[in-house]
Amino acid sequence: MKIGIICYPSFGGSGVIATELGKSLGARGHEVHFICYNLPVRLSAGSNNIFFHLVDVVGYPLFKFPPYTLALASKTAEIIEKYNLELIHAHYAVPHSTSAHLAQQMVEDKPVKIITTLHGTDIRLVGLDPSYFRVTKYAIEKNNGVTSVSEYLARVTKEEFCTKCEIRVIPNFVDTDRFISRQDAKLRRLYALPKEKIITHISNFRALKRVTDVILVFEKIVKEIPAKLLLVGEGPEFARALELVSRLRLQKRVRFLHNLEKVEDVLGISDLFLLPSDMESFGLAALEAMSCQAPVIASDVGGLPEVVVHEKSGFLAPIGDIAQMSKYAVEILQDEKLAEDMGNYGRNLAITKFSEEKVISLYEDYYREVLSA
Ligand code: GMT
Repeated sequence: MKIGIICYPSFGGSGVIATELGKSLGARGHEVHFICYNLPVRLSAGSNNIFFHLVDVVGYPLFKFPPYTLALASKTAEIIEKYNLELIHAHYAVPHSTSAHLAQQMVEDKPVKIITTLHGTDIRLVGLDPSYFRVTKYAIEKNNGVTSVSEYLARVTKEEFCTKCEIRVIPNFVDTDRFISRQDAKLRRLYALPKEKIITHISNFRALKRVTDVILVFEKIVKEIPAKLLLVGEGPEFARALELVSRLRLQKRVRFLHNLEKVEDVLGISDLFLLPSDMESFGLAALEAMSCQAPVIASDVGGLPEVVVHEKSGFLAPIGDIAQMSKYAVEILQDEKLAEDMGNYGRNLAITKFSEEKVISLYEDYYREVLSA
């Protein structure tokens, strides 16, 4: 198939999934064209089947806001025509589903189909805002196919956007060969002493990730267990997190690792992963941790219960319940057998339900279905 992928090129989960999907499709022999305003962060390795097209958003003194949606639509139409694309797969509805729909209208003599994958905040946060609601609803209804990364997200999208829309749930996936547990003492020693446990959090440090909760949970853990906290990522709450760490005098125990490209190195040596978000439609970082056999403690919210199985691959707790989360954390870190069982359960789930192999095939099947409709 000849497929165009539109996504955000940054460190966010939707961009990561779109990029890994495109790379895997390329490896399976499909021709894949990425259309983005920057090179996606995980698209470094070259491949014969992968193409990258830069969207140039030209400014003009009259434009207070350069019209990215239009530039993306124009570039997409151009690439559809030039390479005879059969399908455009837009990741993140706002504004990608609209740009893709516009491009389809512009090349009406070409039989190109549009699929949008909903990732979460595009629907729950941005798409629901009155500024974007009508146009997002319109685009989703006009697209030839819509997928969502969890049952939860499909349900809320139907409730709030289009009761009649058919939404195919195709979960996020993980490369279970790359995200593996590493018994690497040398690597561990970079971050912690031999007797210390390693606790990790990865996010884009937006307020909804509740990074300060991670630090507050950690503060309680270190009162009972020697440990280090690795915080991976950057974003708006970075300064607040830094300030809290110094206020709690945890500077020697907390490492800020910023935006790491190889998060698997850190997850592979983690004894526990924390994701206390206000909302997650899926929680890709939790899945990557599970694949590395790290037990996960997360909020009982959104699509997280579809990924983290309570009392099996970790624990779920109410949003903001620092006391409960730290109790669970200490329970796991003090009981090697429990930690091992949870790690194994998570790893097994990653392999049987969320492996790249399995999920890419689901996308291929769905593409064929939409193309033949
Ligand atoms: O919230 C983020 O971390 C970024 C955002 C994105 O679109 O890049 O993540 C959303 O999509 C991810 C990939 O499908 C999901 O794993 C995240 O749960 C989802 N974030 C939210 O729902 C808040």
